[in-house]
Amino acid sequence: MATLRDIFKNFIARPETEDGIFSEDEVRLANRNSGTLLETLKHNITPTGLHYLLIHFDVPSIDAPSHKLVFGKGFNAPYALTLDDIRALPRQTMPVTLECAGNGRTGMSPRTHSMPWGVEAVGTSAWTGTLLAPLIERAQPKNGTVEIVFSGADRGFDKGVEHAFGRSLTLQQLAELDVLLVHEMNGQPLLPQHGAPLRIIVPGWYGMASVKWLSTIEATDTPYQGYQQVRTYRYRDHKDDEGRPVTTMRVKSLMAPPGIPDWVTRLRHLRAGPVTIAGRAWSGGGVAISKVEFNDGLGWQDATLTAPKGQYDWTGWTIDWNATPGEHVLSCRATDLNGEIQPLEPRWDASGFGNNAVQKVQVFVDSN
Ligand SMILES: Nc1nc2c(c(=O)[nH]1)N[C@H]1C(S)=C(S)[C@@H](COP(=O)(O)O)O[C@H]1N2
Ligand SMILES: [Mo]
Repeated sequence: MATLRDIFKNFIARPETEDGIFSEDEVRLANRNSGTLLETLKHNITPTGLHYLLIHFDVPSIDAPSHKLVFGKGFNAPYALTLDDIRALPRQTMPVTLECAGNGRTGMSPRTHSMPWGVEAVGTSAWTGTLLAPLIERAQPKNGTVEIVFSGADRGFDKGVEHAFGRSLTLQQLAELDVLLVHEMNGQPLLPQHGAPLRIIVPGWYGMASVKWLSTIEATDTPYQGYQQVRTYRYRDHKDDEGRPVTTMRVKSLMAPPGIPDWVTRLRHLRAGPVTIAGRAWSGGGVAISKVEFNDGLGWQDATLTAPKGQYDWTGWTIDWNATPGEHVLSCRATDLNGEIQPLEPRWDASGFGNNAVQKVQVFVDSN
C-alpha cells in the first residue's frame, strides 16, 4: 500500500538566516503581515487600516450573524452567545496599545526565520466590547479549574504540528487583567484581518494573548499545552531551552521619523533649522511611562510627555530639535514607573521576542 508523504515533516526546524539577506518565505510573510506606518505615530489612535497585522494562518471567513461564542468544556453551566447577545451587554471602550512580541526581530543577530519585523509591529486602537470576567463566572468553571483557554477559528501547521490558534490565562491573571471581549475597533465592527466578528484584548500584554476570531472558551484543570502557549512565545536563550513565558510588553518608545524619506532606503532628508520630533512610548502591565529622552548624538535630553487617555494607552512625547547640517542618528529611550529603561542594544532571544532596544533613525540635514 502506498503511503502518503507528509510534506510538513520537512518544516519541523527553521532554516538558518543570514544577516541582511531575507528569504522568499520571510518576504511572503512580510507581505501578509503589514506593519503600522511610523508616520502615524503622530496620532494617538492608529488609523484602523494602518494598524499592524499578525496573522499566523488564513483569515477565516466567519458568518457574523450565525457565529456563536461557545463557553463549552470545563464549565458547570455551559452556554453560547451570538454577536447580538454580546452587543446587548454593558459596553466599554478602552484605548489599548498592542505590540507583537516579535517586534524588532530583525534587530537580533542571527535572526530567527519568522516574520521579519523591523520596529513597526505596534499600534493603538479604541477597542469596544464587554468585560470577559463576568461571562466566565456565569458559565461557572468547574472545581479545580486552573486556566481558561481561548481558541480562534483559524488552523494551521507550525513545525509539523497542526493546531487551532489558542492561548490560555490563569484564573489569577483573568482576575487581575481587564480582559475585554471585543467586537468594535475605533467605532467600527472589527475588520476580518483584526479578528471579525469577535476577539479578546488582553491589555498590557504582547499581542499573542489577544486571540482573534474567538470561537470557544474552555476551562481546564491542567495547564493548557497548546502550541501557541508552550511551543512558542517563550523567552529562550537557545533553541532547546524550555524558556520562560512571554507575557507583558517591555518598556519602549518610537518616533515618527522627521523630514521626508528616500523611496527605497527610507533614509530621512531634512532642511537645517528647528523641527518638532514626535513619538509614542509605552510599557506593559498598565505601568505608566515616567520619562522619554531624545538623543541626536550629542547626549540625552528630556522630551515633553502628554498624558495617556487610559492605563493601557501609550504616552505621546515631543521635543524641539535644532537640526544642524550633516548626518545624524536620532534615538529615543523611555523609562517606566518601575524604573525599567530601554537598553541601547537588543537583548538576545532565540526566537527574536521582546526586543525593546532604542530605535535609531538616520537623517541627513541639508544646509539650504
Ligand atoms: N486567532 C488568532 N489570534 C491571534 C493571532 C493569530 O494568528 N490567530 N495572532 C496574534 C498575534 S501574535 C498578535 S501580535 C495579535 C495581532 O493583532 P492584530 O493583527 O489585530 O494587530 O493577534 C494575536 N491573535
Ligand atoms: Mo505577535
